[in-house]
Amino acid sequence: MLKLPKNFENYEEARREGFLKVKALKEKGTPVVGIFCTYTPIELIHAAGAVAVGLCGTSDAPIPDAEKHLPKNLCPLIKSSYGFAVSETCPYFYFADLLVGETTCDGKKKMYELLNEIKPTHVMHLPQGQDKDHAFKYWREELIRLKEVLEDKFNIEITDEILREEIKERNRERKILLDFYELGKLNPSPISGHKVNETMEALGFQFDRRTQCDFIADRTRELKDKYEKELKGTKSNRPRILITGCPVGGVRDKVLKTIEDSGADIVAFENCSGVREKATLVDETMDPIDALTEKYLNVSCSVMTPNPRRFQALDEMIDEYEIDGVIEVVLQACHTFNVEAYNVKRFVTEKKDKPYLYIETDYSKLDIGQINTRINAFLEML
Ligand code: BJ8
Repeated sequence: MLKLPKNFENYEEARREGFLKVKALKEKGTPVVGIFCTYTPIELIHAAGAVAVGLCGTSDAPIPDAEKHLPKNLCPLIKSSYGFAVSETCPYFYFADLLVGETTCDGKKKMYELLNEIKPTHVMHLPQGQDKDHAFKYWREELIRLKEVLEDKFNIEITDEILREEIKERNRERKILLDFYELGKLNPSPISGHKVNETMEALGFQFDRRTQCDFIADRTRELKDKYEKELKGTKSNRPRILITGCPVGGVRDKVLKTIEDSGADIVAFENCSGVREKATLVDETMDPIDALTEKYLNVSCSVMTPNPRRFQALDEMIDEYEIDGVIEVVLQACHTFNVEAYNVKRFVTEKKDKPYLYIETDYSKLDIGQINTRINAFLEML
């Protein structure tokens, strides 16, 4: 069994140690590409011999700096990402040779224009829908454009062969990470949802991807073992919660910890980088660019219109994870998730007959008391 590093599941420590790792990579001449979103076809970046790193954007500390240029009434994730960049407090941003963003929501795409003044930023134009004809062709062109940008920038040819290898490698990662997420199907789950989320975010700072996956596979085995030996047959009476909505890394303590401290278990994440991203593999038998186009076009984020895959995922996950209640977390000023929440609520309460709670929040601490009260009142109903 592998020896797990101390920082393995601790986001802040992993982030700090990641600085040294990324610095060492740069010193060896490895290019670094900063990314922001689940739509980014990471396989292309890896095939260009670069490492992809998710840029800092989960803290409210740099938001005052961001607000010198950006409106206050903007999603905290966007302000935080931009604030880290302008205040030069994200070393990953500092070391990045190139940033890759996508035209997902309006705030992000306009923020990328400003980022481009500080660091070269390639923006992929994302179609607004997922139809197999027009949207597919459009997005395929965008993947080819990114491939060419990476080839030019890093002076490398991305062959089909290299790309196929990267696709296989990333599919292997997805299966391992899915297995980890699926610990939540056990009752009682041998790991808290707060820890699952933190571990997943901390993983982004382990640049040796093979080792990182081996750690996760090992941790999953260890936890399954714990379940078999200590927990099996002792079903928990704590409500089982599914989290949906915007990315929750920036409100992990404020929302996720509060839910679990208040007596429920978070057992499933339907957010963009959660179970549904891991469950959909890239087809290894197709032309690699076609396969990547299909995979990433089908990410079921609310920026897509319509967005049926999110509802399919909710439908399946509520059953498979034996969910008692759904909590949707929407970051302030995120219009697409905010508007889609109406349909999510209807789907959860009417089609699935499950209780639903909507929480709109930002990265500040101002609403902690109110969120606490609402979560406790919701859990009492379950
Ligand atoms: S695939 S969820 S990472 S876009 S929360 S910045 S949408 S205003 S983060 Fe996202 Fe990609 Fe979708 Fe996932 Fe805009 Fe909304 Fe803010 Fe958002």
